[in-house]
Amino acid sequence: MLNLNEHPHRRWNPLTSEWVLVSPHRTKRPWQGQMERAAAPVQLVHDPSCYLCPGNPRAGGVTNPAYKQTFVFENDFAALLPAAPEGRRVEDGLLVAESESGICRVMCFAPRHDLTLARMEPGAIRSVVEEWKSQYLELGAQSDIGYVQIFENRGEMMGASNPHPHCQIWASHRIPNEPAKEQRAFVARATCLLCDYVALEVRLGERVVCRNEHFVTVVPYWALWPFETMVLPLRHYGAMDEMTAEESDALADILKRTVTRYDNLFEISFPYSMGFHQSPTDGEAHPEWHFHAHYYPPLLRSATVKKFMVGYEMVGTPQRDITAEAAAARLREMSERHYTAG
Ligand code: H2U
Ligand code: ZN
Repeated sequence: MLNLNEHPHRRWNPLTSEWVLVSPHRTKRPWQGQMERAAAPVQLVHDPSCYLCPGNPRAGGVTNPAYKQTFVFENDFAALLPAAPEGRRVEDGLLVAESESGICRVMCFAPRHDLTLARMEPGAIRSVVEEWKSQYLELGAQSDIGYVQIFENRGEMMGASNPHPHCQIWASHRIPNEPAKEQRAFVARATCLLCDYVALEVRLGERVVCRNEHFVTVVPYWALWPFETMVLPLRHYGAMDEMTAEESDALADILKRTVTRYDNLFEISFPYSMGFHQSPTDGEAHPEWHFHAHYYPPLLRSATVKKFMVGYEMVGTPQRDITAEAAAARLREMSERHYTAG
């Protein structure tokens, strides 16, 4: 009989309609591959050479103000531009291109160069949540912005260029690939996929990492990355601006607790890419959307051994060794007191 803790199997991701191969019997294999350098902890409160620190010059020649909380600016090397000429070109139905426009911003979480979300005060994280909401509302209200993607790329291992705690916001005319897949899944189902999923995970408990009154962090059943998580609200709503004040506090709380557990796992500032998925801002009603966040960390078995999505995973199907349940158990064991707090 199929035992999910022992036998190779595949799991279905209902959000993206893709499979992941799980090989739990493989976790004991020796590792002789590449080791990453563990990132040195950031010590400086203010780094004179950081282009995100208050009062410092940026690449375009602009100087950052002496900001005290959050600070948002237009990306000096924006991937999307507001006034791209409209157009669509198709050749033989195979070579398809269309214009895309948008706005790219960078958001510093706080003036402190060295404090990641895991080590920020709850009140300061709450200011970050408020800034996310107002960015979503302000950008989403613009007639040519159909989707506001807020994301954070942390750590050298993820290619982040700067350790100063920050995220990016890319607001585009069209909906990007990942939320577009989710939207198709939401629309195709009679009941809300994520309301049903979060209720199921809370009932089963085995993939729950932590929770508060309004949010749950789980290692999704179909996780690709070893310590991938999703942060899900228990209540159904499409976007951050629909959160009550209490829910906003609870979001700040669950994010801090989740990333503290990550940092404590290997006692490093844990690298990851994360992002929020929320209702498109294309002017249509989107009752199908259920707000949530995804965390995709690359690390596998230590601070220096990362998972590579290569080989079979590129040409076939993504694969993992450690099961989602085992990863959740590891994260659940972690303290919510940051390892640097002594
Ligand atoms: P990361 O989140 O990957 O570290 O990227 C930081 C962004 O900051 C990146 O998109 C922008 C880069 O274009 N940037 C500026 O807007 N101004 C600068 O002076 C340097 C970097
Ligand atoms: Zn800085």
